[in-house]
Amino acid sequence: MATRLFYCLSILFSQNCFSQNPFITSIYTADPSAHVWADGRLYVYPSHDIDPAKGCDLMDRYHVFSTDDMVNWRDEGEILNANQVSWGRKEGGFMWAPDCVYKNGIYYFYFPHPAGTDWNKSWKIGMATSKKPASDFKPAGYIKGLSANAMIDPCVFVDTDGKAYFYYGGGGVCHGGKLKDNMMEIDGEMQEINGLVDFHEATWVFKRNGIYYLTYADNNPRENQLRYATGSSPLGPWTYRGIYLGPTGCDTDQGSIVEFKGKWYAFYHNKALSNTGKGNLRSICVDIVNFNDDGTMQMVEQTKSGVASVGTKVISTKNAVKYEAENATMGGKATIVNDTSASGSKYVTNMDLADSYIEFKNIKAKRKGRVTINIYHSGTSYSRIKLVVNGIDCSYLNSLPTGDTENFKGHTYFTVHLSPGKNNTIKLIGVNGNTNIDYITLTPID
Ligand code: FUB
Repeated sequence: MATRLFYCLSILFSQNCFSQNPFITSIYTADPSAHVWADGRLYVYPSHDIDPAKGCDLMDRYHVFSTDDMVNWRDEGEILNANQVSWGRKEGGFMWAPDCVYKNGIYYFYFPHPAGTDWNKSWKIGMATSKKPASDFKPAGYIKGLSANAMIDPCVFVDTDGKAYFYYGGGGVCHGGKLKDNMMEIDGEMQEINGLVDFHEATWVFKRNGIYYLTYADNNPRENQLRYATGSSPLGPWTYRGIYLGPTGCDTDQGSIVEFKGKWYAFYHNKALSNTGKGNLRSICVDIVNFNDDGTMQMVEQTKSGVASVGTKVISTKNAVKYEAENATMGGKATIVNDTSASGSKYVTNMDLADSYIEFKNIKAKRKGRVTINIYHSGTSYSRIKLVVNGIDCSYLNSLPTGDTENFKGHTYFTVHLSPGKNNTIKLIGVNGNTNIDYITLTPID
């Protein structure tokens, strides 16, 4: 009961606080492309860094996150996996910085992915489409007629007149062009974009007060920065304006800028959560961006607190179903500990060993099956657990570093697709670090 009360209070409390940076802590995320759609929510389409840190090689899937107040973020679940891409390299991985756009009732998701084993020589820009912003995406081929050289980091901008523009580029060259109405073919020729200083990759285009902005990552050694140029049309000409976001600690950076409920936000990534200098285990962050009267951007201050709530809604937890860890099937060294401060006065410990697990069986799911799993646990910094649902490896999840393995202060949330019916299993397996699990809740989100 005590833990349940804490859970409710923390949900209520979060209505009036700050997002914190990084604002997604359950998995590693990078390359945030943020959009506000007609349902009034802000959606972030990032890429997903996968443990162990190994360049950007293992990134094989995308999750989407959404919010209506900038503080409470909903994991919308996995929307695409490399194993669904029929033209993709057989080894998988390399699902790099994506973007998404809405036009005429369809959401178009664009993602860079190599077609061959020699990944850096075989990039293509794939598409998947859906009638919903963050689920039911189906692969729909790739954009034809682009140069294979550094064909990464797609960005699509739809202007106020409804015309769509497509950008991509890495390795120092940025390209831009028009998209046909079908959003899958280039209209005419792509052009190389001139006027950018020290362009590396990560193009993002937006419009504010009639001015077009093109932002990108530079080549600042081992710590790319974000720069920008402005123009009078979506394809320029562009005038270089300067740096708007300094080094974040990561080799790379990639960002997006969007207006939501009257404020402008700069999304980017850093390595604050993993503290891993090499190999890229990155996390997405958001801070306010301010503009001068002449439209130029002020430097973004990178904060730990993140941005303030812009909502007042109290989130209901009434549909959450609770499963106590001590009632799960256990294996390896997983052990029950009596503790009056834990929910049910018990929790499970010794989840730090790879053969240790707890498994919840016979879990019921409704027809649509999309549920958010909240895992209430404590853990030391950088501890991990692996989530396996119905035998499918969903990801390594981060425990929150509470600094105290006795107090159940942390929660990790993650959305999965269960099968309709009663036979679902959810297994949490120890990976590294000391994780104690108190209970999980499952909340349907459709
Ligand atoms: O995340 C993989 C790659 O690293 C992206 O495509 C680049 O923008 C850089 O962030």
